[in-house]
Amino acid sequence: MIGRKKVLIMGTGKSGIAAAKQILSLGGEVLLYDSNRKLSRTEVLSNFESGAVSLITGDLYPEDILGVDMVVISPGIPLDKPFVKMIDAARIPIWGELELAFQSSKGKLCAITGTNGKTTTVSLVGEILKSHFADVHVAGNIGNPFTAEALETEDGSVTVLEVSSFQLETIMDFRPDVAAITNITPDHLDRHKTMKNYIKIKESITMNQSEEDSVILNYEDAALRSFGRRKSLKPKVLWFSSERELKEGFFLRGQEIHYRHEGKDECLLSVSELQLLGRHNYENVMCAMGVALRMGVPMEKIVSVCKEFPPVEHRIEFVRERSGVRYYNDSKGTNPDAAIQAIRAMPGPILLIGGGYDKQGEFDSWVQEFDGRVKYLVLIGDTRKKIADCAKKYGFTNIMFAEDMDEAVRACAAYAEEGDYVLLSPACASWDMFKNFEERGRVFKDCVMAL
Ligand code: UMA
Repeated sequence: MIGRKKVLIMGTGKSGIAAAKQILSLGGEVLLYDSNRKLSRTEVLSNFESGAVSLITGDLYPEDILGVDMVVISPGIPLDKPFVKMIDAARIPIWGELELAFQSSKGKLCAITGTNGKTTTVSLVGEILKSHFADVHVAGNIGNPFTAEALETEDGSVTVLEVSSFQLETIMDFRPDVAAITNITPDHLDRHKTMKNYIKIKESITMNQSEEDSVILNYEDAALRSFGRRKSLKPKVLWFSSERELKEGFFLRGQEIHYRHEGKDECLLSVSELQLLGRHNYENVMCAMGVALRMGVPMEKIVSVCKEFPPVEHRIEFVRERSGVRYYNDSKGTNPDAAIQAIRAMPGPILLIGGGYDKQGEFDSWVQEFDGRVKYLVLIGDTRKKIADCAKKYGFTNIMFAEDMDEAVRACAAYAEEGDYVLLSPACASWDMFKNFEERGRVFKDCVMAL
């Protein structure tokens, strides 16, 4: 279908380059376009054999699109850009990169969207699928464009995709066998304008699904609950909930994840057996379990992979247990909101290491979470005094200053008692003392291992 067509690819990031390679391998002609006039032409063209593609940067003119049969657009390009409108007005079909990949992919497909938790859920589903199927592909918004994988898929392949709202805006026939929406909270409203529109786009992941397909939904998300109950929704709905017991689906009962199906209730695991911490992660696990189950993986395999699955590095990452004290690295907690999640995820008293580069933010909301949870605060970096003053304002005075990470870790180890949690979750960027949050996390882990 693509053979001999002239295809204009918009955007020369990961998606554009992968899409161009797919078009070339299908025998099409490629014209690349990127509105960034400062782009290095040499760098873009180095992805291809000499003369294999043409490239336009900066403005796009009507004469540039003469003879173009179709356009493939990268997800990061808003559809209301004047050059996109010009293509539309010329009645040239515009395909999203995801749609292009879908059209040439084979095998079974599951696709996960949602505002938060997509990456953890997709990675976990990928690992579960690998425990059961021989040929598994993990692609999409997670950082590996679907077009880079699609031509490698066979009838027996199984693919799990992370799908963003940007990608869903340009689907036409895209139809996953199993879809999932983790949750929907405000995000990307600069592009999608209204929450109503954003929700509609997320829901469109199911728009081509039929009665044989499934969708996994979060019962505790108000928008998703009413969506899942809609009569017009075709796929079979499988719910998960971290707040209540469901008649059918996955849910949390105390510290246990259960699956209830046709009246039979099965306790799958205790959350203490997971390496992932926090209610938001239990939701991700239940969502992943639902997707994997509907993709045909037996429950024993699903449970066993979930227990072994490690968190993403630097995000509430377990480091070690020493003298009954558990150490966690949340160096990626670079702002108060992320750091609050980490505090909430700790099941016991916390000795918290915080502070770092000063982004001129406020720490009130973070400090207010300390009450009854954080028993000792060790501060490092430029924001030490500012955080200490803020904490004192709320009556929290168990504070110590440390000169470096080693001193901070040693202080926590000295004060911690059995059953405590030592948590690095600084609520600040790292640039005052480290190259980046990764380096800060690694230094923390080294100090903990050296205890
Ligand atoms: N560009 C234009 N004109 C514009 C906007 C962009 O020419 O108006 C050009 C840029 O100059 C650049 C190129 O488009 O050269 C970038 O394309 P892109 O923004 O689509 O980025 P890619 O590198 O192709 O990466 C995309 C996703 N990026 C976005 O959706 C913004 C990546 O998700 C994804 O991993 C990758 O495809 C592979 O599928 C990133 C992301 O931030 C991680 N996603 C958002 C999120 O998760 O919240 C949606």
